[in-house]
Amino acid sequence: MTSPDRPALGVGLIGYAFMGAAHSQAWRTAPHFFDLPLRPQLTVLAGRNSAAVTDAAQRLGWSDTETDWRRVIERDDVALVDVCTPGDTHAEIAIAALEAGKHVLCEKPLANSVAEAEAMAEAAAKAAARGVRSMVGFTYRRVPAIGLARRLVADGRLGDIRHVRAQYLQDWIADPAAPMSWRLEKDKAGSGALGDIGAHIVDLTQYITGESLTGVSAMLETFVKKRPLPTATGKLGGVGGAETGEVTVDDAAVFLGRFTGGALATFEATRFAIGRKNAIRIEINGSAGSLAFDFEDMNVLQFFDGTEAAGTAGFRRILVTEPEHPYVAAWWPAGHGLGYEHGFTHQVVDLVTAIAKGEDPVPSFADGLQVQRVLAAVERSAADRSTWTDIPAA
Ligand code: SOE
Repeated sequence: MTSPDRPALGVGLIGYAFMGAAHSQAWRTAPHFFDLPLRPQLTVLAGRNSAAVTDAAQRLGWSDTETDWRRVIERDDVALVDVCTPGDTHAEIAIAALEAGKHVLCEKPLANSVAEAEAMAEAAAKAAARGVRSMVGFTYRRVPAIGLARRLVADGRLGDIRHVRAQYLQDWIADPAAPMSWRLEKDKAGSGALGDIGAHIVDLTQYITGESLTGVSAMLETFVKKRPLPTATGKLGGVGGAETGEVTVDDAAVFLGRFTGGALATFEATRFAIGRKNAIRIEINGSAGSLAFDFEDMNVLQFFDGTEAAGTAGFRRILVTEPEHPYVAAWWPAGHGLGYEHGFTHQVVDLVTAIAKGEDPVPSFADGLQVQRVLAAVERSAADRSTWTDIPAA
């Protein structure tokens, strides 16, 4: 619980859809479970539609509203701007906020292009020199089992990393009747499954291994090229009408990669894996052991210790709910488990702590830029096809 004596940190949130709701929950909850050095205030929520943003502010707990994000940045009672808009506005809002001296939390992927991400990373570096902090929202880093996975790798329990196998599987547009949304428009989202969910597994695998991708070979596919335009929106998807719109992003991305330490990697990001709702699956094999994670069973990490006697060795199912596990001590007794929203709460905890300590939080905008470079390399490789080898028909 955060002491009422702690200095206030006024927050302005831009956007109130799925991510805005998740971030609101985190800003509200973090000070109740963690002893934060600053007291976040849900000062102002911004969105273009006045009636809708007023309704959202009431539901999500914000004190005030604005219909223009620029007004949020001008306000003296806002010290931090949280950007939860589609990717096409990230760069403009984040750079303006940093230049105005506001700390920034920006949803992933950092931007819609490498050029935008470079400009954001440059603005972040300049701002950091003035004590203004920024962070990109790769929130799954803050799942306790992922933190434990990174700790095991850093402690040498896996040895040298040989294989990285990563999948992010969803199915919310597997039905061709699922309607258009901004996530299916290149102008708004930058890319499709690649940037929306592939970015997470790129970040997670680099975070867990402590290594970076050095190159990729990729395929992208858009299975359903036209979809009904929405007549009503939902958190993801919505209801489609008679008119159709063109899907201008990938539905699925599959790519190979190589890590700095020489590990071979496979990545798959798709919204067409029927039955898989939010399955982030990561398996890593090293010279001394292996680990496996699936977000659909997010309180568990599987670990195989290759140094144990073969006769009794086996994958052990670690229930990552002990107080010694990352973030867990602040929550429930062992075995009671955490959910999707807790990663966002931990993100707030780490960001606020870094701001109070005068440190640069991670993942930084520079980290976001590096992921953006991987996404761009995947797109280039998929378009190029020069390493694709056709198999002659018999
Ligand atoms: C939609 O695919 C989405 O909401 C992503 O945008 C989020 O980053 C992920 O956490 C859940 O799925």
